[in-house]
Amino acid sequence: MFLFKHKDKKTFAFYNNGSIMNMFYCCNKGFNMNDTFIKARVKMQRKWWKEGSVYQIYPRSFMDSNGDGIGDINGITSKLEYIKELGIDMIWISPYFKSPNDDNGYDISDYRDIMDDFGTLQDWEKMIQKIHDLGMKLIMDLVVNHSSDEHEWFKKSRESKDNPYRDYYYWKKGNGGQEPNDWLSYFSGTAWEYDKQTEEYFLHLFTKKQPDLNWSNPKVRREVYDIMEYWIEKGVDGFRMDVIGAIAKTDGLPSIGDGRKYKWGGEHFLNLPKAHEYLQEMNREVLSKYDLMTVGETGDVTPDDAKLYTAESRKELGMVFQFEHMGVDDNKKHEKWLKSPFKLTKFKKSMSTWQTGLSDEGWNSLYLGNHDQVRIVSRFGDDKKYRKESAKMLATMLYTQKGTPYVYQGEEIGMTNSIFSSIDEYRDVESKNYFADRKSKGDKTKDILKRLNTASRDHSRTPMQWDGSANAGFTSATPWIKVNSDYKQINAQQAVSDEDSIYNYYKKLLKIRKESMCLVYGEYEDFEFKNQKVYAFTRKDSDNTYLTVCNFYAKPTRFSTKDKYDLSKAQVVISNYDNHDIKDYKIKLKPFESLVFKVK
Ligand code: TEU
Ligand code: CA
Repeated sequence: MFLFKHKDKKTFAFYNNGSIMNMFYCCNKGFNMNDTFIKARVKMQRKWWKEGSVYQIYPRSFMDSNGDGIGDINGITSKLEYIKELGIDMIWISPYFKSPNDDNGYDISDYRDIMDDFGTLQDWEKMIQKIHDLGMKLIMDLVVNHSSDEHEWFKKSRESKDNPYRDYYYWKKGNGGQEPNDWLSYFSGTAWEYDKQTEEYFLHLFTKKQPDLNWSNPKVRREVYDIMEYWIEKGVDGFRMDVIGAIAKTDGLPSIGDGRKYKWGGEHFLNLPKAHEYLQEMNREVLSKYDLMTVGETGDVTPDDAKLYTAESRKELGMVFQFEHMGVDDNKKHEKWLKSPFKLTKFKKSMSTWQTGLSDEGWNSLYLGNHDQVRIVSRFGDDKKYRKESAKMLATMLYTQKGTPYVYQGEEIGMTNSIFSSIDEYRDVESKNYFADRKSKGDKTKDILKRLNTASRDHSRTPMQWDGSANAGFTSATPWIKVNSDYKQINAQQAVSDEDSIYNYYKKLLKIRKESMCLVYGEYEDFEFKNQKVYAFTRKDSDNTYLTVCNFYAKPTRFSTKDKYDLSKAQVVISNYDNHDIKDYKIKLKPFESLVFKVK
């Protein structure tokens, strides 16, 4: 232990060199260190899952190996070298367990076996072996807020009121012929389904084929821990926990009534104190025994909530996957289907709040897209004239922030949103339910389709574009969902061989990040926060300082470091343009130009 400023009369501060990183404790909030006002802080512990990058696979759409039009496990195995080559360390695969596929596998009927469409347990064993041989890790999707209604537990649960599985789910009597309460499902309509057999309703926050498991029942929690142990024994290296923030519900499941915070009932099931208790128990019972990556999908969290989930001292999860920045282009009513134009200042505010909010403890995921969101270059960049430039710019901004990088399949080659011309082309249950719901309320088909084309999850679920051959090389049969018509120009084969491609840029960027502890752990600070066109920030540690500068628009713009950093002397670590118009402290930025400078 080394005392720091030991003559200071008000503060007791010291370093501790005992852990891998230096730690700095300080007991007075206003303590002044080297004339910089800093808050009491403890530097974070190093972890492999903070330093590596994640690649997310949506198995149904990744690669079909047996010509039935559906992606599968052997398809994934055949493409692992491609992922490794990109510089990936962890692969998160969306659910591949037995499922009637009401929500593409997020409705599980057997947690211990592989979905028929995807192959066998033997195929899975070959896959994980190869993942490990290539030095990567497998993160599995743990979907335990709900199961499928075709799971054995639910089948028994619905049989009678007094069977041992009844309390595995939430059953309630109707309220004068109405649903037991006023909660809404995420996927349109009420969150309750009436079941004739016992004349009661069951709760489903998602589709009616996804009944919510009752976590207040210790037997349910034990079942979940056993499932986790089963897969840990088979070699998985971590868990992505689906809607884990919703596992606890207010006792008695009361209605929200008026004056509600959320119109759909979230105050009774999102991020309740009980959810933290369950996760602490899960940590004691399972997680603490292994060196795993854990990421909780947590909607509607603030950085303070995220610290409750991920501060080391809390012993819950490793990192959160939060959604605040996914709402920046929502319309005023926060309906995901009606977007307002993207505004950089709003986006920055959210990103920055999270960067600074978790600067001392807790850990975040860095993502812009996944299987529930539209394609990032279409949403935040320009998927036409500046597709390459803007895709690279977005990656530069994202992966030089603090957190674990996530690449969603196809993002690394700049895949774009599709055009769906009729409801029959959609496959997603959320989109189909929305269509039916709005139709029944009298909206015009044309208007609903327009909204779906802006926000449907199917945009990210079109098949991975491997090459320019039929069906983008994804399948030899008719694919389960249509291929984006731009596959002849945009595909992996082209991207891998083109030195200037988005893919090769991602590769370089992920490598730079992984090799710099400053980019992984260094402190984040906004630079000229009020700039409406440029997103700039620094990452600093005691040895290095990086400055990221991103023009978010197609219009050229100017940026100045105002005598702070002489850009003509700084090293450009990576950029999406070869030549830069730099003069001393100033730079003229081209459309979507982005650079990372090493200024110290
Ligand atoms: O998503 C949870 C979630 O919060 C969704 O409501 C999300 O906001 C929505 O998909 C956006 O349109 C998880 C999975 O990622 C999703 O694919 C599943 O459908 C859902 O849980 C149910 O398991
Ligand atoms: Ca197949």
